[in-house]
Amino acid sequence: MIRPSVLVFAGSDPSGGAGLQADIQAISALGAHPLSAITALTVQDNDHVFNVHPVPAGLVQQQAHALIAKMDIGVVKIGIVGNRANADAIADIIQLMRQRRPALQVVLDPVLASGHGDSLSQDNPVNAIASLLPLATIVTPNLPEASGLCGGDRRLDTQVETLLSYCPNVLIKGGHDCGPDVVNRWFTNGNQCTWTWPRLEGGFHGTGCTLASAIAALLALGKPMVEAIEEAQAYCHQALQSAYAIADGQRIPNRCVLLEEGK
Ligand code: PXL
Repeated sequence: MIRPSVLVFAGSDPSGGAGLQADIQAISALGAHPLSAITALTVQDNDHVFNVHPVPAGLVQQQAHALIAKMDIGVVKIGIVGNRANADAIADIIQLMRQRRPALQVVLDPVLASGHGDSLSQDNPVNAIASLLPLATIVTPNLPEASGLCGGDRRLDTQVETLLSYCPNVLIKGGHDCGPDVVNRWFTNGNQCTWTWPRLEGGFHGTGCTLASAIAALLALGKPMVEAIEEAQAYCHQALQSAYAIADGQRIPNRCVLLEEGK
């Protein structure tokens, strides 16, 4: 039996909270295999990003080409890309993969900044991912990202209309809202679904990466979109409920929660 893989394009987070390190843990925990092409090296701790060094686009391409030459990959997950050149290189790779596998699914986490608002891109982050939005199967913005991708528009209905004109599934995450609950909303043409989760105390590092990677893993395992979104949220919520501290500041989602429960 071949284990389904997810090809991740993401930046390294040395703190192990977010980025590629988070993606690898979440995808593994849910039973898929993480393949990774590093787009950027970041310099950060669990709270602040000090620097971002995009990997040259040719190197992003080389990492991916070696993998796609050998493996049949069903799902791509994209986190930070580092700059516009890397986004364009990833867009070319996705187009190449789709020639062989037209049903390839792409989960795009349109990260515009870190949780504390630090920059994670060399170029304007909205411009940087412009070539990727139309290739995504699902895009997973939080509220500031949904607004940023729609030219500052803060109305949910027009944001959804704009984002659905690029991509067939839009999951708008309500973590940045206020109130006792986090409301996540999924929209697709002619259908929508809302999930409400109790808001957990404190700050977390890598929540968005965990959720998007979990969706990608569950899609790779063959789950339909709505089930993948629902189960990924349940997993993410569990990981946040058992989050741990590594220092002062944002806590780290416990992405190994399922393994530890099975002990
Ligand atoms: O959570 C978004 C994110 C993605 N990728 C990297 C990050 C962060 C947030 O800090 O550092 C590398």
